[in-house]
Amino acid sequence: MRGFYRARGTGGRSLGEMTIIITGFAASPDRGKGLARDMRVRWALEEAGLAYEVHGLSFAEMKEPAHLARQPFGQIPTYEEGDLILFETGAIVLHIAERHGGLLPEDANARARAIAWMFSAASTIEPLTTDRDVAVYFEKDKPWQAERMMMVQDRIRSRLAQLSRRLGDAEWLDGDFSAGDLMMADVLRRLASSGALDEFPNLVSYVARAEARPAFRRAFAAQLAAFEAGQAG
Ligand code: GTB
Repeated sequence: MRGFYRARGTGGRSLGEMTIIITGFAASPDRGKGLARDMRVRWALEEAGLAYEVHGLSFAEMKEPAHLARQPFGQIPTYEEGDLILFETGAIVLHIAERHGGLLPEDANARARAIAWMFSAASTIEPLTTDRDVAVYFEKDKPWQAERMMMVQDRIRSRLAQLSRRLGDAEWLDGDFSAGDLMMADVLRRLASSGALDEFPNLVSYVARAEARPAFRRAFAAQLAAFEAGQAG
């Protein structure tokens, strides 16, 4: 299969006989910046200390029946663990977090709040990124693009201002680092590359703190190595 590669995560425990397999881009369009959504799954697996393999798919392979059976929308990433096949990064990270320590608090209410932040990242903040991508990449030739871009940026600014106010000078969104921070920080990383965070220094520091975590760094290094290996081959 063209574009297909197998790469391993950086180590970790294996689940008995079961190998965790995730999919990602065979050649990431971001050229190793770790901005595609497999990054948050790699990161969660590294936080949980689990071994995993990454299968890189070409765009054509993502639309083939074998992958559509895993991901009905022909997207990456997916997650396979024995008979279980999952798509949607929020669901995948929650699955990992619920079964392994370190990503969700023990206390039931704190756990529910951490999960609320995961949903917030995926359904309140991430759509702004997606909307911006549509405006930047698919509407650039439209006569109304500049006006629409201003509206998109205003919406981003007002949501980020609310998030920034809530975070204040706290280290993480609600107590210790959790899967809620993992999702939120990863969503913000994509916005950071557009400069949208620059007027919110506490969000910039929040993302920097998240990116300094050893598990993040391992996940980042692994996706970069896979990208570079693909370029060399
Ligand atoms: N809601 C789904 C989830 O969270 O799992 C969304 C998954 C998704 O958007 N996957 C993208 C995809 O497969 C890759 S991550 N797109 C192909 C398609 O839809 O046909 C989005 C992405 C792609 C590239 C960059 N980049 O180059 O910086 C960043 C993010």
